[in-house]
This record gives sequence, structure tokens and C-alpha cells, in this order.
Amino acid sequence: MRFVVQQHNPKYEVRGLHWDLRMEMDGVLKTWALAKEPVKAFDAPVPADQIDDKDLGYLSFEGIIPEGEPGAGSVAIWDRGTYLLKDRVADQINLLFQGRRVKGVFVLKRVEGKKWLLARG
Ligand SMILES: [Mn+2]
Repeated sequence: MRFVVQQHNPKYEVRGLHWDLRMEMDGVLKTWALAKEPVKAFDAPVPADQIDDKDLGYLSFEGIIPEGEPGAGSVAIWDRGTYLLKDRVADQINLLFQGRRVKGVFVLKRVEGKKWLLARG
């Protein structure tokens, strides 16, 4: 299955520069907004807020989200590739990323509600 990491710099939102990790899952792109580049999770867990799903067409999106639309600002593809879903339960997802920059075993762990952490697996 495919994934993309989009570096997103919204102009008007409380969330500043962040990295949207989007993974093909359940026929949509399940998405977590990461506070740091995902590779930083090798050093320490990275806060990851689950946000709205996107449709699969968004895998290739980069460019400018126009003024007046949610997330208005710039989006650049930071990495893309495939991943293997190793295990998935309600509060934990184990992943093997095979991107150009994001490689290796990671885990997403739910802290509470939509708050998760991305950590080294
Ligand atoms: Mn975003």
C-alpha cells in the first residue's frame, strides 16, 4: 500500500509547519499531522494528531491550497513510497515504511482520542 508525507505550511491555522503522513488504508488516506519530520521519531516519539481522511487522489497533491480553503498555504511532497501494515489494533498500528527518506519499522500509538505518537518500532 502507498503512503505520502506532505510538508504543509498553512498560513492561517494554529498548527504551524507540519508533516501530513497519509497512508492508503480502508480505501482512503488515513492521515496524521506530525509535529516533526517522521524520521525524527528514531530519536524520540513525535506527536501525531489524527486528522480527516483524504481520498486516494490526494497522494500526488502538492502545490498551493488557495486562500479561503481549509489549510490554505503550501504543500510539498516530502516523501512517498509504499509501506507494509504489520499489525493493527484499535490503539496501535505497526508499520514498515519503504520510502526514500522514511524507511524501517515505526509504530503509531494512540495516547488519547485523536492524539497519537509516532515512534521507532
Ligand atoms: Mn496539514
